[in-house]
Amino acid sequence: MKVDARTMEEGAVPAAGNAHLLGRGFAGLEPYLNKSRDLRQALVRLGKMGDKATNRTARRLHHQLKHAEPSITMIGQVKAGKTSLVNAMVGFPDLLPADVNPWTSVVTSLHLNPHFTPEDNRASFRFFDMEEWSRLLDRGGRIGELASRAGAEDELEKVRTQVIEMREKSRERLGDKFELMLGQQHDYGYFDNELIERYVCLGDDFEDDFETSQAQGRFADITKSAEIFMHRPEMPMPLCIRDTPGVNDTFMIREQITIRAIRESRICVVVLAAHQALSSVDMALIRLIANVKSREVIIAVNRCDELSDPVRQIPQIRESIRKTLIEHDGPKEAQIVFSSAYFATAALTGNLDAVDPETLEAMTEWALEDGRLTDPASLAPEEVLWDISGLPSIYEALSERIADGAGQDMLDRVAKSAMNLANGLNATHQVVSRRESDAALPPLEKGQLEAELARIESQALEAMGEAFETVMGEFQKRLERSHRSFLERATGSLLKHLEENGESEVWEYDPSGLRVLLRTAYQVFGRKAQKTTKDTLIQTAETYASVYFRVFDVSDEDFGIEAPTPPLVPAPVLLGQTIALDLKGTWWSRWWHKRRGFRSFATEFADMIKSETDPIVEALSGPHAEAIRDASLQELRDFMAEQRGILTRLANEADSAPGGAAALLDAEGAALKRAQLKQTMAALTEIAA
Ligand SMILES: Nc1nc2c(ncn2[C@@H]2O[C@H](COP(=O)(O)OP(=O)(O)OP(=O)(O)O)[C@@H](O)[C@H]2O)c(=O)[nH]1
Ligand SMILES: [Mg+2]
Repeated sequence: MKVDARTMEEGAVPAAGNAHLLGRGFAGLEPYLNKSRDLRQALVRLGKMGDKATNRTARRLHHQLKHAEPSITMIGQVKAGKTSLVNAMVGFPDLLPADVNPWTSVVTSLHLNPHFTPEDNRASFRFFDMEEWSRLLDRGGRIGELASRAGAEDELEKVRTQVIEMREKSRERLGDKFELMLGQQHDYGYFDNELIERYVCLGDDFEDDFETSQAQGRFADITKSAEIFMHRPEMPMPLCIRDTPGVNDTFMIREQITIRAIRESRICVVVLAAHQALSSVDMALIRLIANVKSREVIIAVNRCDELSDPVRQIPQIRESIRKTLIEHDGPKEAQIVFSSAYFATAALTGNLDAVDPETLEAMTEWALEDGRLTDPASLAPEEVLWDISGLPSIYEALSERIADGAGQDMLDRVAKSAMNLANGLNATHQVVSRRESDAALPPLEKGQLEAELARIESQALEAMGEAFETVMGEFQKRLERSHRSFLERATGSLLKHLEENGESEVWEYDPSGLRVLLRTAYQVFGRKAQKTTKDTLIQTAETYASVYFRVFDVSDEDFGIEAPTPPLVPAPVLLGQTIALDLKGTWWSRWWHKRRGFRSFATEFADMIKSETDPIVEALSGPHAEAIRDASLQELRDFMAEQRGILTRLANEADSAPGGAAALLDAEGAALKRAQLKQTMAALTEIAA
């Protein structure tokens, strides 16, 4: 729904005065940016060498590369300073409301783009749909399910009451339109604080004065996600930064939100508050990142300005986090960065007096020792503060990961498509020159080509489909086997405990064994899925190459078609979901003390754990596996569409010579063009690592 459209005007949030600081920390992106520039230049050259259709494809690839937008999801404990960090990272200190109501569950994605103009700034907000809303509220989310499983009726009742109260408030706030609005999207051609607050900020606690809540949180109750598109000339390339609500709250629905948000980005920044990092280990958080590769996790320990003695405490915090990650099977090698969103904000706004001199001194001492601050005398005061704040360090860590992760993948992908475009042109040259020099050749049969393409396409799709059916079948069997043996082992251990210790002593069982089994099964599946995809793609590329030889008589020895890279298999973040066995303490002892008799313990335990873990196993073998298969099939389809386009054009041109194609081959120009093409192809080979 188009609600409003206006460009930035009065009332719009100005970026902070010192937004130029944002440019610091991106040196690690240089190699990527250079290759990207070379590749784009090669595409421009290719576009000029070819016909209209080739030119269009080259432009499309150029655009894809220019606007490639790696994304980063920020997750973490409530109040660790995620939102404050995000605001500083994008150069708008008050853009997203910090200190929002703990009930808020909006994921906000900020799209930063140096190629946008300020007029391109816009925002859109999506609401939960009816089903999501009911699931969120009817059963009180996951916590409601867990409460009812534990037989904790009174607790469940408490949650329900809160939920009903919240729902009623939302209805009151939103009026009659309430149900109509679910599932909708609101788009705006601008953004400012007021607008964002209306959708993102639930306002004060819902028990507060109704009038003020209405003014602030008009739609926030039902907002699911916010997308903000922002002109950001300081960025060397487009980036998307996602802010998520904190994870340890009453409603475990947020856990599901976080899981989804992690899946949507390749890189995940875990924000911890410095003063909590030593004392409390958030197991739910560790479980969530345990399934992501170390290389794709960055841990930001924020609020370092609140430490009394950073020089001494920061190394301790680093040690302690490292130890926790090792002990609890987390991403052991994840880089740890220390930050202060508070310092960063002061630097951005130029409000240097906001920083307490003693704190500044302590932090400066640490920053010099750490090496993030060098030669402060040569820097402006806001630059010193900015470097100490750790924001450039966060961008450095991100730059490295983008350069060799998502960035390199993108280069590979585009370079391969460009290479095939060049291969097509190369073939055109050969075919056209042959037809001119050898008029005796029979004309190419277009009908024959069409049949050949259709045959290749249906065979390839069938081959990939069948291969996936086999691998997915194996995956499902393995998951079921692992699941069953875990249930048997756990129940066996329960019975043994009862025999040895009786019912009064509470027994606990660690579910990490199940996670390891399921993760291994997933990894094996992921590897097989990739291999299957790769094999089919290579096989198909070879078949296409043979079409060039057979149908067009392409004779170049070096001629070949590049198979695209199989899509990435996403991390199984879902495995981090909290299940009943993770809830030790009162939840568990309540469950325990409600049972009587061995038989009841054993069957009810098995039932409960099964109903807790069934959805995970089903999600892995169902939607997760299907998404991987579908991505592979899509890759194959895109590849085939690309080849169909090139080959059909080639046939048309060869047919219509000496028309369009010949123009490109006028005697003296031909040799030069071929030389240029060879050169471009060599450059492309270098870019695809
Ligand atoms: N001293 C200090 N305070 C900070 C820093 N970062 C954030 N805060 C404060 O901590 C509080 C919480 O900050 P937020 O940015 O809302 O934290 P969050 O992680 O987004 O919180 P939730 O979204 O509710 O989970 C606010 O009062 C911030 O002003 C920091 O680096 N130093
Ligand atoms: Mg926040």
